[in-house]
Amino acid sequence: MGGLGLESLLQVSPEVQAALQQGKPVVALESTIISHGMPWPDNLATALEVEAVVRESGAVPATIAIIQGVPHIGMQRAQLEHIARRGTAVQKVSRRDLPVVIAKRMDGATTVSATAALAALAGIHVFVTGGIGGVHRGGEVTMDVSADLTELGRTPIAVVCAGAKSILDIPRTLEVLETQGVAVAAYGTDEFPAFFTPRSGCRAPARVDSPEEAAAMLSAVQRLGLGSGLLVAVPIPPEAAAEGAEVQAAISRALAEAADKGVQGNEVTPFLLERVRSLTGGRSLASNIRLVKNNARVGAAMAAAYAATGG
Ligand code: PSU
Ligand code: MN
Repeated sequence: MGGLGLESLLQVSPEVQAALQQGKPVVALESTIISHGMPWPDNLATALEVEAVVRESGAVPATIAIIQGVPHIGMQRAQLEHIARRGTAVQKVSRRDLPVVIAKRMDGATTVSATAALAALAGIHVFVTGGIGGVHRGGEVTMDVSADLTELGRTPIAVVCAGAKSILDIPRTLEVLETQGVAVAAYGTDEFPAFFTPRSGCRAPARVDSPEEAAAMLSAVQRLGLGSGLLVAVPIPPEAAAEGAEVQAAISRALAEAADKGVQGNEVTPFLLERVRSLTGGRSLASNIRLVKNNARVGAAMAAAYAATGG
């Protein structure tokens, strides 16, 4: 048959490769949050700090991005800096963009969907990010539904996040996750969190109260061979919740601006994130950074608990 083996398709860093071979906990991290989710130079500082938090919490970080057409699982500092400096000039890569960017030997920053797909190929079971994409407001008409949701339906990986931003339609996002067969558990709460705020008004389908409980769900997903994923939604720590009202007001204004300007397709999310950031005078960025680090702590502990069960 021939064909290219995974070894020649993915560039797995020696550290990540060693950890995977030894059954040590590994945590995947995405790169669109670096290129499109935060501005230079906070994006690089945050990426490095999140990696450090994963290490301190007992796991090996594997930041994923595409460099000249090669998916890298675990990045060197210079590579991270390259993606961070170029920012939105780097192609945003969701599942549908993977073949294009690889064939054209481009650089690419992977979203939750592409990161999950690549992480699973590399044998990684836990992935930490800030927030996932979802059903956009008006998505029942535009059909703008993030590929993150369908990815979770087809990839056996646990994604640890702070829920979904209220730039999205959260009730419909939860509906699509159910349709996709994704197990969704809120961490230490009964309510599905909404990124900047622990409150979305939506009850989470399930609840876990420890890394071990979350790992047990991941283990059930794997043993059943469901092929679908698990979403662990961790509420923003209380001390980091930005003035809820201020962020909400910024979100409403950003949504109106996006509609006025006719922003469409994969530019919608980066546009809204940037507008909310600047309308809150950067205060949303500080909260964003803190919640990602909090997720990294929970995700690393979950990966360690999962590895301890021999997963
Ligand atoms: N939400 C955030 N920050 C982000 C993203 C979403 O709060 O950086 C990024 C993630 O990479 C996510 C992607 O996978 O946006 C979703 O984009 P879209 O809505 O175009 O699917
Ligand atoms: Mn979209």
